[in-house]
Amino acid sequence: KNHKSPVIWFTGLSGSGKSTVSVELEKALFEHGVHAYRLDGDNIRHGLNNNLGFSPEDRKENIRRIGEVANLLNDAGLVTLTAFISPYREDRNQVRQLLEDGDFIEVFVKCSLEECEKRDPKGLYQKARDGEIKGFTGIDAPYDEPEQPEVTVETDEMELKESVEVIMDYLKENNHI
Ligand code: GGZ
Repeated sequence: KNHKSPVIWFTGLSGSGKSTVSVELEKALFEHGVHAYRLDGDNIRHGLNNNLGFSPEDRKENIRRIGEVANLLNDAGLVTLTAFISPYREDRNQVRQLLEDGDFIEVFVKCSLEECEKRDPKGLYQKARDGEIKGFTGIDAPYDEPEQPEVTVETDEMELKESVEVIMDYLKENNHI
C-alpha cells in the first residue's frame, strides 16, 4: 500500500445503485482487512445536513460538507465511502481538489434513467413525473455525468458482485489497499 487511505466517491442518479454497491464494497473491504466508513443519506442528510434540501445551493452545500467530513476521516486514516447523487461536476471536482493527489476515487454508478425509473424503489420518480416533487434529478434537475471517473460500474448490465470486483481490482492495482 503506497497511498494514504482513499475517499471512494460514488456518484449517480437516484436508484442507480450507489448505496447497494457501496454497502457491498464496504463488506468486501472488511473481508480484505480494510477498515472503511460509509457516509450516506441516513447518517448525513438526517444529521449534519438536516437543514439542507434539494435546491441547487443546498445540494452544493451538502456535497461541500460531505467532502470536508470525508477529508477528516481520510486524515484519520479511514477508507471513506460516500454515496450521494452529487449531480454537479464542479462540486465533485472541488472535493477532488480538497483531497491530496490521488486520494479521490470517483466511481460513476452508471444506469440509464429508464432503468432507474423502472426500479423506482421509493416511488419518487413517479411523484416527480406527476409534479408532486419539483427539481428531481434526471427529471427536472440536472445530472452532470463524470468525464473521467476512476471507475465506472454499469449496474443495468453488471451483477452486483461484478461491480464490487471491478472497484476492488482498481483499488488493488493502484495500491490504494
Ligand atoms: C433527487 C431526491 C430529491 C430530489 C429527495 N432529487 O433514491 P433516494 O431518494 O434514496 O436518493 C435520493 C436522495 C438524494 O440525496 P443526495 O444527498 O444524494 O442528493 S445530492 O447529492 O443531489 O445532494 C432520493 C431523495 O434523496 N430525494 N428529493 N429532488 N433526489
